[in-house]
Amino acid sequence: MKIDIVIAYMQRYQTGHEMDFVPPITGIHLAAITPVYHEVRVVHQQVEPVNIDTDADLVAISFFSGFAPEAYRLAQAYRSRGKTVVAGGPHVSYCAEEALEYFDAVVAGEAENVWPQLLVDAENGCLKNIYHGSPSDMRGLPTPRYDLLKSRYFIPKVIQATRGCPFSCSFCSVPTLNPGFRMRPVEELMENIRYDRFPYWWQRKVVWFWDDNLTINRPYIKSVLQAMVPLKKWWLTQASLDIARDPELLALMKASGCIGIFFGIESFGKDSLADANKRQNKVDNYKKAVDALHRQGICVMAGFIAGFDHDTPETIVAMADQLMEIGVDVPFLSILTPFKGTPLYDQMELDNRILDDRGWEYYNGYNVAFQPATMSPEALLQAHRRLWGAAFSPGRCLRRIFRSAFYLRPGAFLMNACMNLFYGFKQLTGNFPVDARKWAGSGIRVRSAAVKME
Ligand code: B12
Ligand code: SF4
Repeated sequence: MKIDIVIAYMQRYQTGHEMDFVPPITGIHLAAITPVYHEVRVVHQQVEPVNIDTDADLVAISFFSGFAPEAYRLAQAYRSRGKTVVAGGPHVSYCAEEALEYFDAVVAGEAENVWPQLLVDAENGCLKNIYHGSPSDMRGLPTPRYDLLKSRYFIPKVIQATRGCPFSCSFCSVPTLNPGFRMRPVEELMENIRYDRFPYWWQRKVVWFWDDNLTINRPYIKSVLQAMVPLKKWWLTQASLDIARDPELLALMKASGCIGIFFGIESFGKDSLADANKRQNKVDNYKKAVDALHRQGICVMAGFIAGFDHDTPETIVAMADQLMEIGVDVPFLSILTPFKGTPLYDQMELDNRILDDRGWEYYNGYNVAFQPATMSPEALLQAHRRLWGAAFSPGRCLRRIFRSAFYLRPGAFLMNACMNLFYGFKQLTGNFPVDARKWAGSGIRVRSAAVKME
Protein backbone atom coordinates (compact mmCIF):
# COMPACT_ATOMS: atom_id res chain seq x y z
CA MET A 1 0.00 0.00 0.00
CA LYS A 2 0.96 3.63 -0.36
CA ILE A 3 0.70 5.20 3.08
CA ASP A 4 0.75 8.91 3.99
CA ILE A 5 1.56 9.58 7.64
CA VAL A 6 0.37 13.09 8.49
CA ILE A 7 1.31 14.93 11.67
CA ALA A 8 -1.55 17.42 11.93
CA TYR A 9 -1.00 20.93 13.24
CA MET A 10 -2.95 24.12 13.81
CA GLN A 11 -1.29 27.47 13.89
CA ARG A 12 -0.26 28.42 17.42
CA TYR A 13 1.13 31.90 16.65
CA GLN A 14 -0.71 34.86 15.19
CA THR A 15 1.28 35.05 11.98
CA GLY A 16 2.43 31.46 11.92
CA HIS A 17 5.39 29.46 13.05
CA GLU A 18 7.89 30.45 10.40
CA MET A 19 10.12 27.45 10.85
CA ASP A 20 10.71 24.60 13.21
CA PHE A 21 14.06 23.57 14.60
CA VAL A 22 13.30 19.99 15.52
CA PRO A 23 10.82 17.53 13.99
CA PRO A 24 8.43 15.31 15.94
CA ILE A 25 9.69 11.73 16.13
CA THR A 26 6.21 10.18 15.88
CA GLY A 27 5.85 10.16 12.07
CA ILE A 28 9.34 8.93 11.23
CA HIS A 29 9.09 6.28 13.97
CA LEU A 30 5.72 5.04 12.66
CA ALA A 31 7.24 4.93 9.17
CA ALA A 32 10.15 2.87 10.51
CA ILE A 33 7.89 0.27 12.13
CA THR A 34 5.85 -0.04 8.93
CA PRO A 35 6.68 -3.27 7.05
CA VAL A 36 9.09 -2.46 4.21
CA TYR A 37 6.85 -3.60 1.36
CA HIS A 38 4.63 -0.55 1.95
CA GLU A 39 5.57 2.80 0.43
CA VAL A 40 5.53 5.52 3.11
CA ARG A 41 5.54 9.33 3.04
CA VAL A 42 5.64 11.52 6.15
CA VAL A 43 4.03 14.97 6.08
CA HIS A 44 4.44 17.52 8.91
CA GLN A 45 1.66 20.06 8.58
CA GLN A 46 3.56 22.51 10.79
CA VAL A 47 6.08 23.09 8.02
CA GLU A 48 4.54 21.84 4.78
CA PRO A 49 1.16 21.72 3.03
CA VAL A 50 -0.96 18.58 3.21
CA ASN A 51 -1.97 17.11 -0.15
CA ILE A 52 -5.58 15.98 0.18
CA ASP A 53 -5.52 14.72 -3.41
CA THR A 54 -2.88 12.16 -2.60
CA ASP A 55 -2.52 8.83 -4.39
CA ALA A 56 -2.09 7.07 -1.04
CA ASP A 57 -4.26 4.04 -0.24
CA LEU A 58 -4.16 4.72 3.47
CA VAL A 59 -3.76 7.95 5.39
CA ALA A 60 -2.57 7.76 9.02
CA ILE A 61 -3.01 10.94 11.05
CA SER A 62 -1.34 11.72 14.39
CA PHE A 63 -2.32 14.69 16.52
CA PHE A 64 -2.36 16.33 19.92
CA SER A 65 -5.70 17.45 21.43
CA GLY A 66 -5.12 21.08 20.43
CA PHE A 67 -4.90 20.10 16.77
CA ALA A 68 -7.91 17.75 16.75
CA PRO A 69 -10.23 20.12 14.82
CA GLU A 70 -7.74 20.25 11.95
CA ALA A 71 -7.13 16.49 12.07
CA TYR A 72 -10.89 15.93 11.86
CA ARG A 73 -11.19 18.37 8.98
CA LEU A 74 -8.40 16.56 7.12
CA ALA A 75 -9.98 13.16 7.82
CA GLN A 76 -13.30 14.32 6.38
CA ALA A 77 -11.57 15.69 3.29
CA TYR A 78 -9.64 12.46 2.70
CA ARG A 79 -12.70 10.29 3.25
CA SER A 80 -14.73 12.36 0.82
CA ARG A 81 -12.06 11.38 -1.71
CA GLY A 82 -12.50 7.70 -0.91
CA LYS A 83 -9.41 7.24 1.24
CA THR A 84 -9.14 4.98 4.24
CA VAL A 85 -8.12 7.15 7.17
CA VAL A 86 -6.78 5.97 10.54
CA ALA A 87 -5.54 7.85 13.58
CA GLY A 88 -3.49 7.57 16.74
CA GLY A 89 -1.67 9.72 19.30
CA PRO A 90 -2.35 11.29 22.70
CA HIS A 91 -5.77 12.70 21.84
CA VAL A 92 -7.16 9.62 20.18
CA SER A 93 -5.90 7.43 23.02
CA TYR A 94 -8.41 9.09 25.35
CA CYS A 95 -11.13 10.10 22.87
CA ALA A 96 -11.39 7.03 20.65
CA GLU A 97 -15.18 7.14 20.34
CA GLU A 98 -15.16 10.78 19.31
CA ALA A 99 -12.37 10.16 16.78
CA LEU A 100 -14.25 7.24 15.25
CA GLU A 101 -16.82 9.72 13.96
CA TYR A 102 -14.10 10.90 11.57
CA PHE A 103 -11.77 7.93 11.09
CA ASP A 104 -12.13 4.36 9.83
CA ALA A 105 -10.02 3.01 12.69
CA VAL A 106 -8.02 4.33 15.62
CA VAL A 107 -5.09 3.11 17.69
CA ALA A 108 -5.44 3.86 21.40
CA GLY A 109 -2.08 3.72 23.16
CA GLU A 110 1.28 2.69 21.75
CA ALA A 111 1.33 1.43 18.19
CA GLU A 112 4.25 -1.03 18.03
CA ASN A 113 2.20 -4.13 18.88
CA VAL A 114 -0.88 -3.34 16.75
CA TRP A 115 0.24 -1.26 13.74
CA PRO A 116 1.35 -4.24 11.58
CA GLN A 117 -2.00 -5.99 12.21
CA LEU A 118 -3.93 -2.80 11.41
CA LEU A 119 -2.12 -2.60 8.08
CA VAL A 120 -2.92 -6.25 7.26
CA ASP A 121 -6.57 -5.62 8.12
CA ALA A 122 -6.61 -2.47 5.99
CA GLU A 123 -5.20 -4.42 3.03
CA ASN A 124 -7.82 -7.11 3.52
CA GLY A 125 -10.63 -4.59 3.94
CA CYS A 126 -11.51 -5.76 7.45
CA LEU A 127 -10.38 -2.92 9.72
CA LYS A 128 -11.60 -3.07 13.30
CA ASN A 129 -12.72 0.19 14.92
CA ILE A 130 -10.30 0.37 17.82
CA TYR A 131 -6.87 -1.22 18.17
CA HIS A 132 -5.71 -1.16 21.78
CA GLY A 133 -1.92 -0.88 21.80
CA SER A 134 -0.12 -2.29 24.82
CA PRO A 135 3.07 -0.64 26.15
CA SER A 136 6.02 -1.65 23.99
CA ASP A 137 9.01 -3.30 25.69
CA MET A 138 11.13 -1.02 23.46
CA ARG A 139 13.34 -3.86 22.27
CA GLY A 140 14.24 -4.20 18.61
CA LEU A 141 12.90 -0.77 17.63
CA PRO A 142 14.26 0.41 14.28
CA THR A 143 16.07 3.66 13.51
CA PRO A 144 13.50 6.39 12.74
CA ARG A 145 13.17 7.11 9.00
CA TYR A 146 15.25 10.32 9.02
CA ASP A 147 15.53 9.91 5.25
CA LEU A 148 11.82 10.81 4.94
CA LEU A 149 12.22 14.18 6.68
CA LYS A 150 12.12 17.34 4.62
CA SER A 151 15.39 19.25 4.68
CA ARG A 152 13.93 22.28 6.49
CA TYR A 153 14.54 20.83 9.94
CA PHE A 154 17.61 22.31 11.59
CA ILE A 155 18.15 19.40 13.98
CA PRO A 156 16.70 16.23 12.44
CA LYS A 157 18.24 13.63 14.77
CA VAL A 158 15.43 13.10 17.27
CA ILE A 159 15.69 9.95 19.33
CA GLN A 160 13.72 8.19 22.01
CA ALA A 161 15.59 6.12 24.59
CA THR A 162 12.90 5.60 27.24
CA ARG A 163 9.17 5.89 27.77
CA GLY A 164 7.32 6.82 30.93
CA CYS A 165 7.90 8.74 34.14
CA PRO A 166 7.39 7.68 37.76
CA PHE A 167 6.04 11.07 38.89
CA SER A 168 2.36 11.98 38.73
CA CYS A 169 2.01 15.69 38.03
CA SER A 170 -1.66 16.60 37.94
CA PHE A 171 -1.64 18.11 34.44
CA CYS A 172 0.41 15.43 32.68
CA SER A 173 -0.87 12.44 30.73
CA VAL A 174 2.46 10.61 30.54
CA PRO A 175 1.76 8.25 33.50
CA THR A 176 -1.40 6.92 31.84
CA LEU A 177 -0.30 7.32 28.21
CA ASN A 178 3.07 5.60 28.60
CA PRO A 179 2.73 3.63 31.84
CA GLY A 180 5.77 2.31 33.70
CA PHE A 181 9.31 3.23 32.78
CA ARG A 182 10.83 1.36 29.86
CA MET A 183 14.29 1.60 28.32
CA ARG A 184 15.72 0.66 24.96
CA PRO A 185 18.74 -1.64 25.06
CA VAL A 186 21.82 0.58 25.06
CA GLU A 187 23.43 -0.96 21.98
CA GLU A 188 20.25 -0.58 19.89
CA LEU A 189 19.99 3.03 20.98
CA MET A 190 23.62 3.67 20.09
CA GLU A 191 22.91 2.55 16.52
CA ASN A 192 20.45 5.44 16.22
CA ILE A 193 22.81 7.87 17.89
CA ARG A 194 25.55 6.93 15.43
CA TYR A 195 23.25 7.44 12.39
CA ASP A 196 24.96 10.22 10.47
CA ARG A 197 23.49 10.44 6.99
CA PHE A 198 22.67 14.16 7.15
CA PRO A 199 24.09 16.84 4.87
CA TYR A 200 25.22 19.41 7.48
CA TRP A 201 27.72 19.02 10.31
CA TRP A 202 25.37 20.38 12.97
CA GLN A 203 22.75 17.83 11.93
CA ARG A 204 25.28 15.06 12.46
CA LYS A 205 26.49 16.65 15.67
CA VAL A 206 23.28 17.24 17.63
CA VAL A 207 21.09 14.53 19.14
CA TRP A 208 17.75 15.54 20.66
CA PHE A 209 16.14 13.00 23.00
CA TRP A 210 12.35 13.37 22.87
CA ASP A 211 11.95 11.40 26.13
CA ASP A 212 9.48 12.02 28.92
CA ASN A 213 12.13 12.02 31.64
CA LEU A 214 15.38 10.53 30.36
CA THR A 215 17.47 10.45 33.53
CA ILE A 216 15.09 8.55 35.82
CA ASN A 217 17.01 5.27 35.88
CA ARG A 218 20.52 6.31 36.89
CA PRO A 219 22.43 3.10 36.00
CA TYR A 220 20.76 3.13 32.56
CA ILE A 221 21.41 6.77 31.72
CA LYS A 222 24.97 6.54 32.98
CA SER A 223 25.70 3.59 30.71
CA VAL A 224 24.13 5.42 27.74
CA LEU A 225 26.25 8.51 28.43
CA GLN A 226 29.44 6.46 28.92
CA ALA A 227 28.85 4.98 25.48
CA MET A 228 28.26 8.44 24.01
CA VAL A 229 31.49 10.00 25.30
CA PRO A 230 33.71 8.86 22.38
CA LEU A 231 31.12 9.99 19.79
CA LYS A 232 31.63 13.68 20.66
CA LYS A 233 27.98 14.63 20.08
CA TRP A 234 26.02 17.54 21.46
CA TRP A 235 22.78 16.39 23.06
CA LEU A 236 19.63 17.71 24.78
CA THR A 237 16.67 16.28 26.65
CA GLN A 238 14.20 16.85 29.47
CA ALA A 239 14.81 15.72 33.03
CA SER A 240 13.79 16.37 36.65
CA LEU A 241 15.53 18.89 38.89
CA ASP A 242 16.95 16.16 41.13
CA ILE A 243 19.77 15.53 38.63
CA ALA A 244 21.38 18.69 39.98
CA ARG A 245 22.15 16.77 43.20
CA ASP A 246 24.03 14.00 41.36
CA PRO A 247 27.57 15.28 40.68
CA GLU A 248 28.65 12.05 39.01
CA LEU A 249 25.75 12.27 36.54
CA LEU A 250 26.41 15.97 35.87
CA ALA A 251 30.08 15.29 35.13
CA LEU A 252 29.12 12.48 32.77
CA MET A 253 26.54 14.70 31.08
CA LYS A 254 29.27 17.24 30.41
CA ALA A 255 31.74 14.61 29.19
CA SER A 256 29.18 13.11 26.81
CA GLY A 257 28.35 16.49 25.26
CA CYS A 258 25.13 17.63 26.97
CA ILE A 259 24.32 21.18 25.86
CA GLY A 260 20.77 21.62 27.14
CA ILE A 261 18.29 20.29 29.67
CA PHE A 262 14.59 21.12 29.88
CA PHE A 263 13.14 21.20 33.40
CA GLY A 264 9.43 21.39 34.16
CA ILE A 265 9.77 24.06 36.87
CA GLU A 266 6.10 25.08 36.36
CA SER A 267 5.69 27.60 39.20
CA PHE A 268 7.31 29.70 41.92
CA GLY A 269 4.32 29.29 44.23
CA LYS A 270 4.57 26.53 46.82
CA ASP A 271 0.77 26.18 46.82
CA SER A 272 0.69 26.05 43.04
CA LEU A 273 3.30 23.29 43.07
CA ALA A 274 1.10 21.43 45.53
CA ASP A 275 -1.89 21.99 43.18
CA ALA A 276 0.23 20.44 40.43
CA ASN A 277 1.35 17.55 42.65
CA LYS A 278 4.87 18.53 41.61
CA ARG A 279 6.38 17.20 44.82
CA GLN A 280 9.83 16.81 43.26
CA ASN A 281 10.19 20.61 42.79
CA LYS A 282 11.38 22.76 45.72
CA VAL A 283 11.28 26.51 45.06
CA ASP A 284 14.21 27.17 47.38
CA ASN A 285 16.41 24.84 45.35
CA TYR A 286 15.69 26.23 41.87
CA LYS A 287 18.65 28.59 41.70
CA LYS A 288 21.04 26.01 43.14
CA ALA A 289 19.90 23.48 40.53
CA VAL A 290 20.24 25.93 37.63
CA ASP A 291 23.69 26.99 38.87
CA ALA A 292 24.79 23.35 39.07
CA LEU A 293 23.92 22.88 35.39
CA HIS A 294 25.59 26.14 34.43
CA ARG A 295 28.78 25.05 36.16
CA GLN A 296 28.91 22.22 33.59
CA GLY A 297 28.25 24.73 30.79
CA ILE A 298 24.76 23.30 30.15
CA CYS A 299 21.88 25.53 29.00
CA VAL A 300 18.74 25.41 31.15
CA MET A 301 15.41 25.48 29.35
CA ALA A 302 12.42 25.51 31.66
CA GLY A 303 8.65 25.21 31.39
CA PHE A 304 6.30 27.46 33.40
CA ILE A 305 2.54 27.09 33.65
CA ALA A 306 -0.02 29.82 34.32
CA GLY A 307 -3.41 29.07 35.82
CA PHE A 308 -3.01 26.90 38.92
CA ASP A 309 -5.67 27.46 41.56
CA HIS A 310 -3.33 29.50 43.75
CA ASP A 311 -2.09 31.69 40.88
CA THR A 312 -3.23 35.28 40.46
CA PRO A 313 -2.58 37.58 37.47
CA GLU A 314 0.18 39.22 39.53
CA THR A 315 1.98 35.98 40.44
CA ILE A 316 1.79 34.90 36.79
CA VAL A 317 3.36 38.08 35.43
CA ALA A 318 5.96 38.06 38.22
CA MET A 319 7.40 34.85 36.77
CA ALA A 320 9.08 36.92 34.03
CA ASP A 321 11.46 38.36 36.67
CA GLN A 322 11.68 35.27 38.82
CA LEU A 323 12.85 33.06 36.00
CA MET A 324 15.54 35.60 35.16
CA GLU A 325 16.66 35.66 38.79
CA ILE A 326 17.16 31.91 39.05
CA GLY A 327 19.14 31.99 35.78
CA VAL A 328 16.84 30.19 33.32
CA ASP A 329 18.25 30.55 29.80
CA VAL A 330 15.17 29.71 27.70
CA PRO A 331 11.66 29.83 29.19
CA PHE A 332 8.65 27.98 27.77
CA LEU A 333 5.38 29.56 28.92
CA SER A 334 2.11 27.65 28.87
CA ILE A 335 -1.41 27.92 30.17
CA LEU A 336 -2.68 25.09 32.36
CA THR A 337 -4.73 22.72 30.20
CA PRO A 338 -6.99 19.91 31.46
CA PHE A 339 -6.05 17.13 29.04
CA LYS A 340 -8.04 13.95 29.24
CA GLY A 341 -6.16 11.16 30.97
CA THR A 342 -4.85 13.47 33.68
CA PRO A 343 -5.86 13.87 37.36
CA LEU A 344 -6.40 17.55 36.55
CA TYR A 345 -9.06 16.71 33.97
CA ASP A 346 -10.83 14.32 36.35
CA GLN A 347 -10.90 16.91 39.12
CA MET A 348 -12.09 19.74 36.85
CA GLU A 349 -14.76 17.54 35.34
CA LEU A 350 -15.93 16.64 38.85
CA ASP A 351 -16.00 20.31 39.83
CA ASN A 352 -17.78 21.25 36.60
CA ARG A 353 -14.98 23.66 35.66
CA ILE A 354 -14.35 22.53 32.07
CA LEU A 355 -15.69 25.21 29.72
CA ASP A 356 -17.70 23.02 27.42
CA ASP A 357 -18.40 25.74 24.88
CA ARG A 358 -14.68 25.73 24.07
CA GLY A 359 -13.47 23.30 21.42
CA TRP A 360 -10.22 21.36 21.19
CA GLU A 361 -8.45 24.33 19.62
CA TYR A 362 -8.35 25.78 23.15
CA TYR A 363 -6.17 22.81 24.18
CA ASN A 364 -3.01 23.97 22.41
CA GLY A 365 -1.17 25.09 25.57
CA TYR A 366 -1.75 28.80 24.90
CA ASN A 367 -5.49 29.17 25.58
CA VAL A 368 -7.89 28.74 28.47
CA ALA A 369 -10.27 25.78 28.47
CA PHE A 370 -11.37 25.81 32.13
CA GLN A 371 -12.72 28.12 34.80
CA PRO A 372 -9.72 29.37 36.83
CA ALA A 373 -10.13 29.55 40.62
CA THR A 374 -9.14 33.15 41.27
CA MET A 375 -9.86 34.99 38.02
CA SER A 376 -11.90 34.87 34.84
CA PRO A 377 -10.70 32.84 31.83
CA GLU A 378 -10.06 36.14 30.04
CA ALA A 379 -7.95 37.47 32.92
CA LEU A 380 -5.85 34.30 32.83
CA LEU A 381 -5.36 34.62 29.07
CA GLN A 382 -4.29 38.24 29.42
CA ALA A 383 -1.96 37.48 32.34
CA HIS A 384 -0.26 34.78 30.24
CA ARG A 385 0.15 37.21 27.32
CA ARG A 386 1.60 39.84 29.67
CA LEU A 387 4.00 37.25 31.06
CA TRP A 388 4.94 36.31 27.51
CA GLY A 389 5.51 39.91 26.48
CA ALA A 390 7.70 40.57 29.52
CA ALA A 391 9.70 37.33 29.43
CA PHE A 392 10.47 37.62 25.71
CA SER A 393 11.04 41.38 25.63
CA PRO A 394 14.11 42.13 23.48
CA GLY A 395 15.93 43.38 26.59
CA ARG A 396 15.41 40.16 28.53
CA CYS A 397 16.21 37.93 25.53
CA LEU A 398 19.48 39.81 24.92
CA ARG A 399 20.35 39.70 28.62
CA ARG A 400 19.86 35.94 28.66
CA ILE A 401 22.17 35.63 25.66
CA PHE A 402 24.92 37.95 26.92
CA ARG A 403 25.11 36.66 30.47
CA SER A 404 25.26 33.07 29.24
CA ALA A 405 28.49 33.84 27.35
CA PHE A 406 30.20 33.61 30.77
CA TYR A 407 29.07 30.11 31.67
CA LEU A 408 27.70 28.11 28.71
CA ARG A 409 29.87 25.84 26.60
CA PRO A 410 29.95 26.76 22.88
CA GLY A 411 27.17 24.42 21.67
CA ALA A 412 24.95 25.42 24.57
CA PHE A 413 25.60 29.11 23.97
CA LEU A 414 24.79 28.75 20.28
CA MET A 415 21.52 27.04 21.05
CA ASN A 416 20.60 29.53 23.77
CA ALA A 417 21.28 32.41 21.39
CA CYS A 418 19.21 30.84 18.59
CA MET A 419 16.23 30.17 20.86
CA ASN A 420 16.22 33.57 22.53
CA LEU A 421 16.56 35.31 19.16
CA PHE A 422 13.72 33.15 17.83
CA TYR A 423 11.34 34.11 20.66
CA GLY A 424 12.64 37.68 20.85
CA PHE A 425 11.96 38.12 17.13
CA LYS A 426 8.44 36.76 17.54
CA GLN A 427 7.79 39.22 20.35
CA LEU A 428 9.30 42.13 18.42
CA THR A 429 7.10 41.43 15.39
CA GLY A 430 3.97 40.97 17.52
CA ASN A 431 3.77 37.27 16.70
CA PHE A 432 2.20 36.25 20.00
CA PRO A 433 0.46 32.94 20.73
CA VAL A 434 -2.81 32.86 18.87
CA ASP A 435 -6.12 33.45 20.64
CA ALA A 436 -8.28 30.44 19.72
CA ARG A 437 -11.33 32.72 19.38
CA LYS A 438 -9.73 34.41 16.41
CA TRP A 439 -9.79 31.33 14.21
CA ALA A 440 -13.28 32.01 12.95
CA GLY A 441 -13.02 34.33 9.97
CA SER A 442 -9.72 35.89 10.97
CA GLY A 443 -7.88 35.03 7.77
CA ILE A 444 -5.56 32.74 9.71
CA ARG A 445 -4.49 29.80 7.60
CA VAL A 446 -6.35 27.08 9.45
CA ARG A 447 -9.98 27.53 10.36
CA SER A 448 -12.15 25.11 12.20
CA ALA A 449 -15.38 24.84 14.05
CA ALA A 450 -15.16 24.02 17.71
CA VAL A 451 -15.53 20.32 18.34
CA LYS A 452 -17.42 19.88 21.57
CA MET A 453 -16.23 17.72 24.41
CA GLU A 454 -17.81 14.29 24.62
C1 B12 B 1 8.51 15.14 22.69
C2 B12 B 1 7.27 15.90 23.12
C3 B12 B 1 7.13 17.21 22.66
C4 B12 B 1 8.13 17.87 21.72
C5 B12 B 1 7.83 17.46 20.27
C6 B12 B 1 6.38 17.71 19.88
C7 B12 B 1 5.87 16.91 18.73
N1 B12 B 1 5.07 17.55 17.90
O1 B12 B 1 6.13 15.73 18.60
C8 B12 B 1 7.91 19.37 22.03
C9 B12 B 1 8.79 19.79 23.18
C10 B12 B 1 8.09 20.35 20.88
C11 B12 B 1 6.47 19.32 22.55
C12 B12 B 1 5.65 20.40 22.52
C13 B12 B 1 4.33 20.34 22.93
N2 B12 B 1 3.73 19.33 23.59
CO1 B12 B 1 4.56 17.61 23.89
N3 B12 B 1 5.25 15.96 24.33
C14 B12 B 1 6.31 15.30 23.98
C15 B12 B 1 6.40 13.94 24.69
C16 B12 B 1 7.30 14.11 25.91
C17 B12 B 1 6.87 12.75 23.88
C18 B12 B 1 6.10 12.55 22.55
C19 B12 B 1 6.87 11.62 21.67
O2 B12 B 1 7.52 12.02 20.73
N4 B12 B 1 6.85 10.31 21.97
C20 B12 B 1 7.54 9.31 21.18
C21 B12 B 1 6.67 8.87 19.99
C22 B12 B 1 7.33 7.75 19.22
O3 B12 B 1 5.50 8.36 20.55
P1 B12 B 1 4.06 9.03 20.38
O4 B12 B 1 4.10 10.31 19.71
O5 B12 B 1 3.35 8.89 21.67
O6 B12 B 1 3.39 8.00 19.35
C23 B12 B 1 3.13 6.68 19.72
C24 B12 B 1 1.63 6.43 19.97
O7 B12 B 1 0.98 7.57 20.50
C25 B12 B 1 1.12 6.03 18.64
N5 B12 B 1 0.71 7.04 17.67
C26 B12 B 1 0.90 8.36 17.67
N6 B12 B 1 0.36 8.90 16.57
C27 B12 B 1 -0.17 7.91 15.85
C28 B12 B 1 -0.84 7.92 14.62
C29 B12 B 1 -1.30 6.71 14.10
C30 B12 B 1 -2.03 6.71 12.81
C31 B12 B 1 -1.08 5.50 14.80
C32 B12 B 1 -1.56 4.22 14.25
C33 B12 B 1 -0.40 5.50 16.02
C34 B12 B 1 0.05 6.71 16.53
O8 B12 B 1 2.21 5.33 18.06
C35 B12 B 1 3.47 5.83 18.52
C36 B12 B 1 4.36 4.65 18.85
O9 B12 B 1 3.85 3.90 19.91
C37 B12 B 1 4.89 13.75 25.08
C38 B12 B 1 4.65 12.87 26.27
C39 B12 B 1 4.24 11.48 25.82
N7 B12 B 1 4.65 10.49 26.54
O10 B12 B 1 3.56 11.31 24.82
C40 B12 B 1 4.41 15.18 25.26
C41 B12 B 1 2.94 15.50 24.87
C42 B12 B 1 2.62 14.76 23.60
N8 B12 B 1 2.99 16.93 24.62
C43 B12 B 1 1.91 17.51 24.97
C44 B12 B 1 1.65 18.90 24.78
C45 B12 B 1 0.40 19.44 25.40
C46 B12 B 1 2.53 19.73 24.08
C47 B12 B 1 2.35 21.23 23.80
C48 B12 B 1 0.96 21.66 23.36
C49 B12 B 1 2.81 21.94 25.10
C50 B12 B 1 2.66 23.42 25.15
N9 B12 B 1 2.09 23.90 26.23
O11 B12 B 1 3.09 24.15 24.29
C51 B12 B 1 3.41 21.49 22.69
C52 B12 B 1 2.86 21.42 21.25
C53 B12 B 1 3.94 21.74 20.23
C54 B12 B 1 3.69 21.33 18.81
N10 B12 B 1 3.99 22.20 17.90
O12 B12 B 1 3.26 20.25 18.49
C55 B12 B 1 0.93 16.55 25.61
C56 B12 B 1 -0.22 16.24 24.66
C57 B12 B 1 -1.52 16.01 25.40
C58 B12 B 1 -2.66 15.91 24.46
N11 B12 B 1 -3.70 15.22 24.87
O13 B12 B 1 -2.66 16.45 23.40
C59 B12 B 1 1.84 15.35 25.98
C60 B12 B 1 1.17 13.99 25.98
C61 B12 B 1 2.43 15.65 27.38
C62 B12 B 1 1.38 15.96 28.42
N12 B12 B 1 1.38 17.15 28.92
O14 B12 B 1 0.57 15.15 28.78
N13 B12 B 1 6.15 18.08 23.00
S1 SF4 C 1 5.25 16.58 33.97
FE1 SF4 C 1 7.25 15.58 33.70
S2 SF4 C 1 7.77 14.88 35.77
FE2 SF4 C 1 5.58 15.27 35.80
S3 SF4 C 1 4.62 13.27 35.30
FE3 SF4 C 1 4.86 14.42 33.36
S4 SF4 C 1 6.80 13.71 32.51
FE4 SF4 C 1 6.78 13.16 34.71
